[in-house]
Amino acid sequence: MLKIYHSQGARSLRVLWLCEEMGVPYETAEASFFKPSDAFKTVNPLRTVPAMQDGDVTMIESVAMMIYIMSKHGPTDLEVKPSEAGYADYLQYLMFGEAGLAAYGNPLVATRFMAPADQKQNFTAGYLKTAILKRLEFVGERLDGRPYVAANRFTAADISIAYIATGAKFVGIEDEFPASIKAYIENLWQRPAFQRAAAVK
Ligand SMILES: N[C@@H](CCC(=O)N[C@@H](CS)C(=O)NCC(=O)O)C(=O)O
Repeated sequence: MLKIYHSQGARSLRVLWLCEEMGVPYETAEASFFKPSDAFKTVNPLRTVPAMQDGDVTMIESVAMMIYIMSKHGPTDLEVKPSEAGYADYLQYLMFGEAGLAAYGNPLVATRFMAPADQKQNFTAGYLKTAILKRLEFVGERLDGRPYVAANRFTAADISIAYIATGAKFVGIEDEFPASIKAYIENLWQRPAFQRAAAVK
């Protein structure tokens, strides 16, 4: 069974949500930032969350974990095939959720919680916040009122993108999200699979 090192509010939510959507069984193990267990430190020396074990396989990238699970446990409509319209959008937004959005959040979180008081509002923090909001504006414009980013259906790309709303709470910028993105994510959060995943401690 998949073992997912999880912390509530962390990117492990993506992996749990995907498993819940697909009905793939998993177990979780604690991945505390502040008091990492020896097991977690061994599995992921970087101590970033999530990590995942599947037998001999160990992974530490959440979007790669989603691709792995869909390939191993699919087929699933959460994935868009190369032959389908929307494949390029799917690939792009699957990656964009991390590389174009959430990755910008890490230094912002670190600055908020770890920087000296006189550095918390520095140029870089301002740049990162603006960068995230600008990119969300872009996604909102591309959505143009549609409920999903690719292939006119709910896919793993939506799971990838939606994580930014959870991560943003650590830095208090969720209220500044464009209205179109708030509506998009609120709709995704209605999914029972999301609610089950979000409730996992
Ligand atoms: N690209 C990685 C990023 C993992 C990551 O940075 N996770 C955050 C929590 S959501 C973390 O562990 N931050 C602590 C740190 O960067 O040291 C992924 O998508 O899994």
